[in-house]
Amino acid sequence: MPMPKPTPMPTPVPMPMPMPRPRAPRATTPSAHRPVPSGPFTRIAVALTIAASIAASIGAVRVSDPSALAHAASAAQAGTCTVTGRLEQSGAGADDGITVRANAGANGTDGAETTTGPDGAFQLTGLAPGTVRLRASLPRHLTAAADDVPCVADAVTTMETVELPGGDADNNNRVDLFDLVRILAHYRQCAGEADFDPTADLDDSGCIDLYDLVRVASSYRLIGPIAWPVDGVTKPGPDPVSFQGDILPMFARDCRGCHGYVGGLNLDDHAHLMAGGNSGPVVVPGEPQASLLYLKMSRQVSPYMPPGGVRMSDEDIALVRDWIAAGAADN
Ligand code: HEC
Ligand SMILES: [Ca+2]
Ligand SMILES: [Ca+2]
Repeated sequence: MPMPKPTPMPTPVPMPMPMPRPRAPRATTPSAHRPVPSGPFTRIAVALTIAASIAASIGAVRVSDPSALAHAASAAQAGTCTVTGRLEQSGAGADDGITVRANAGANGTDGAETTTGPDGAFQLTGLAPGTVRLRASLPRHLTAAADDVPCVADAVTTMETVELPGGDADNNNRVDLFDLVRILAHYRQCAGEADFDPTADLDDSGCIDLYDLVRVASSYRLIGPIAWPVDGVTKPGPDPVSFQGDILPMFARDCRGCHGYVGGLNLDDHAHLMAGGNSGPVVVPGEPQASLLYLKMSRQVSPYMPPGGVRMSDEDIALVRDWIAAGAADN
């Protein structure tokens, strides 16, 4: 019996990459018109599943560390506001060099601009108070955007720390199949080889590998910009009262003429003060109203100090109160 003639196979879908095809007329947005390859790209699904499970633990948003605040306050100019925060890029890699712009125009270029330092921290100072638009951008990453950021004169606005997802190989502000295609088309190639596409090397490791796939998978389907929430607005308070700078000179001026000799209380330095006098301790750290030093200076417990009708100024009494309330440190 003769073998049935095999029916001719339908023309296979052409392999997209190494086979040269006649070029379509150049489209204005190249990625939008490129045909989506099929066939070998079923492995995309497998790669994506593996990479997605690796990436599942990567959170996109973390709560900020407010330690940048002290710096920000000291650099602020009177009447202006400061916006500060930290940014990270997804995956491994330094967090510096991320561009942060305030009040960028429609084209995203003008406005006050700074870049993050080695720890991802940034600070925009000297901004006009009002409502600020913020944009954070890094090549091949989705941007982060915050509109309506409150910017209060002489205050510091702290943004939450966000991670810029880095899977956007073709820079079209969305992580999609085209980014995967770009990586898989050049998979396992390293810098120096013909056809190496540096834009597919998302982590700049020099090779196009699983790490780049993970980057795409961990941000897959995200469309930029990502939300960038405000953490809070802080008006920096006055400097804490200093024992050496504020309290001790006051003792020298108004108290030491007698103390050292009377009441058992020596006011020469922090150690002697804390040792107390004839009645025991005269300072209870954190509790001005339990501290004989404050009670006598504020004329709540007699004999008042200093004696003889002399009154300390309200400012000096407040300094002593605040210093005790803050812990009565030898600062
Ligand atoms: C003119 C001298 C004189 C001056 C100035 C003076 N004191 Fe006194 N102070 C005394 C005498 C005397 C006593 C002891 C009074 C008593 O225990 O009845 C005393 C007691 C105290 C005590 C209580 C000590 C204890 O253990 O009972 C405190 C606290 C104190 N003084 C703080 C001050 C401070 C603070 C100043 C400066 C702002 C000051 N005094 C200035 C004379 C003075
Ligand atoms: Ca893209
Ligand atoms: Ca890489």
